[in-house]
Amino acid sequence: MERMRHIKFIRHKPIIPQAGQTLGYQISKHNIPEVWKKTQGEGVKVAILDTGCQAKHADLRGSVKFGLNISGFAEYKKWDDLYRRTGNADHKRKRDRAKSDYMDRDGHGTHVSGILSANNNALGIVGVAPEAQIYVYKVLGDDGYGSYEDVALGIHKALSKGVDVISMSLGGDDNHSGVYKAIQAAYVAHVPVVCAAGNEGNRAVLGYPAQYAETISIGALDMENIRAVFSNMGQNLDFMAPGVDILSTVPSNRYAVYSGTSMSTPWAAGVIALMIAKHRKYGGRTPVRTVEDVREHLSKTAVDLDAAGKDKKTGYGLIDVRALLADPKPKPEPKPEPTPDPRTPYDPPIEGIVKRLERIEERLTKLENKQSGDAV
Ligand SMILES: [Ca+2]
Ligand SMILES: [Ca+2]
Repeated sequence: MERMRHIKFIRHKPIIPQAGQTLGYQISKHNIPEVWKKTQGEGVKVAILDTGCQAKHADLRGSVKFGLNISGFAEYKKWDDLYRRTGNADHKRKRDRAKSDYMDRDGHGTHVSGILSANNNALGIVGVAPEAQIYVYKVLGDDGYGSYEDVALGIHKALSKGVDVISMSLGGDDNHSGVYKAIQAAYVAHVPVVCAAGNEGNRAVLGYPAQYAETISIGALDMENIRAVFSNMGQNLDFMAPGVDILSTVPSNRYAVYSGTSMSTPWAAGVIALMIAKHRKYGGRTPVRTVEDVREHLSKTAVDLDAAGKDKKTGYGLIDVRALLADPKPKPEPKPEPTPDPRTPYDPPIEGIVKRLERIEERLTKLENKQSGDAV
């Protein structure tokens, strides 16, 4: 069986952003700052299963609440066995490090983390949900590959931590029972699992886990909301999100532009985090409890693309943040019916003026009569 890997993606040269914070088009063109007035994702826990993360990146510090290196569990077992036999403190140190070292040495995991929740400060870039809490599960090694078992274990570990959303910019060709069971467990626990559609382009079928109907699968659009040529098609494709030329965080406190459905996925997971946070804070007309509640909210407000209705190339269409999360325009208040007040009968001003004029005229006539009488 092949291993799973992060979705093959397009790397560009690392760049140094200008002074101050840059809002990428995935933020500014998609009305995210409008939603931030209500919520920035406070308290929502999002698990990212990837190549790890540079948690101490200046633009991620504070966003990453937890990290676990699952890809290092074989290493962990090796040193644990040795330590049990020898009692050697060095073996213990290596054992503990194998589990706690979730540092990203690839770049993919840190990039994805930044898109979701980079800090809203005067620096670098900003994520969709800057106040959301990232739970990092390093299920892919430093080469970008990991086992299906590790991905399954990562999902179970995240669920046991009580995460609200799971974001997975990874995939493989196999329908693995362990991964599927983990995804079903998330579905039953009402935790949306957001998955990258994949970057093979005109392939008619999505890879796994995006192919599972229980997941929310995401394809990529460019800055003009045109479907990226690499974005996979399929019956189970759900939504489209920005994923071309996205600037985000990479290790060593740097930034880089990447393209791929890998980039669209944390964006969509971030929007779901905003939706959950907003509902927790303000409630809503309809619940956001189950995965299908989330899918329904997203699909009802999505901007239809390509063929009318849900289609293989763009799913339900582009996630429309304003329609989904901005407050609907307040309904016009019905005009109150004028209620006549019985105590003060209505006296139209014109009529009043006429009466006053009549009275003045009357007095003038009397005066005139008096004067003419005097003259007589
Ligand atoms: Ca920032
Ligand atoms: Ca369509």
